[in-house]
Amino acid sequence: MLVSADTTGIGIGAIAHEIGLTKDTLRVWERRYGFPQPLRSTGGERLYPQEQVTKLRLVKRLLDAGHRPSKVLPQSITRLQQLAEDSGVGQDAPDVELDRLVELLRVGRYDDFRFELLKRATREGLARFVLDAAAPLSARVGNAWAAGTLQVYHEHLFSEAMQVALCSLMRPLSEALRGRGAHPRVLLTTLPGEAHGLGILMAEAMFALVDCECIALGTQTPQQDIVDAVTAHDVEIVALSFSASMPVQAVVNGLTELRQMLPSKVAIWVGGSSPALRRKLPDGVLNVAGLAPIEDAVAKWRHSAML
Ligand code: B12
Repeated sequence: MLVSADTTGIGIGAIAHEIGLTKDTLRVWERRYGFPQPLRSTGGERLYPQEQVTKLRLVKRLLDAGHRPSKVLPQSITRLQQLAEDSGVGQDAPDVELDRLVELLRVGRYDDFRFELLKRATREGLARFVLDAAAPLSARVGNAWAAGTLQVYHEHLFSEAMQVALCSLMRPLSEALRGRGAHPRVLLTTLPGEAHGLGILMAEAMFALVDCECIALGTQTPQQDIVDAVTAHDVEIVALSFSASMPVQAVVNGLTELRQMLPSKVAIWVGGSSPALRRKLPDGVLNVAGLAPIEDAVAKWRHSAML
């Protein structure tokens, strides 16, 4: 094991959180595949230098896209970059208008960014804006962060502007729907540990567009609070979002626990790019694969509710 003379590098807890893995997984990879190969602080703690962090980010994205650890971990970073390019990981589809929006963010023209976003939302209407702008732009901003061309504070500014644009179109509709006896009644949130809230906001827009009553709790709601809100609002569907950043096991455990706590007549629908959702989910949890399929899933729910 290497010993670092100074203490440069990132600790195992911080790196596991950033990459969306458990500390155990990092230790197992180290033993099994010889990567990562952290330095050690004078106190014996693992420290990950920047180039290993960069490679780990890329490894995680390839695994999220379905590649296997045994095929990915032993490769050099150059080989992994090639693999990512060949399999389209982190590649944006060409779109000049979205590129322009990312550029406004990058150069710090935030007022222009907000204005352009709001203008596009108003011009296109809620459904088109969500599907053609909000969703692909989120992916683009994430890719730019991973490539090092945008900083975390850009992501924060992006999220604020996107929330304003989405809410300004959606909230009047949601409010008009309230009290009309619309079904299904859908509670939207994320579980503790999932701080990303744009996916569930976009899902709310799609539910509202097909006349569902939406009860939006924001992000990171503890399971017991979800159960209490379900009872208080007579909720029929709990909709949850999982980005790629939450460790797979935490997603599965969180969902299993919630499923056990909720009555079986309350459906749990999940969405988002977490690789956990491509695995076998607990019985009684439905993966709705994307935003456009919400319309169909609601139609099926209504059909079976009438039987
Ligand atoms: C904005 C953003 C942030 C903001 C979030 C602010 C907020 N209020 O939401 C901030 C700056 C706080 C942030 C922080 C972090 N982030 Co961030 N973030 C993003 C970004 C750009 C968008 C986030 C988002 O809401 N995504 C969720 C939705 C929009 O995307 P989706 O999961 O693909 O889901 C799609 C569909 O499946 C569907 N959908 C989603 N939910 C649901 C639900 C239902 C029911 C249905 C039907 C459909 C559906 O809608 C989406 C549209 O296509 C993404 C990039 C990306 N591609 O997502 C990175 C991203 C998620 N972040 C990432 C990371 C690493 C982090 C940080 C660890 C480090 C950092 N960048 O600062 C921290 C961790 C925070 C934490 N405590 O967990 C990584 C995760 C990668 C990984 N494999 O782990 C991403 C993917 C960026 C990247 N390319 O690497 N982030």
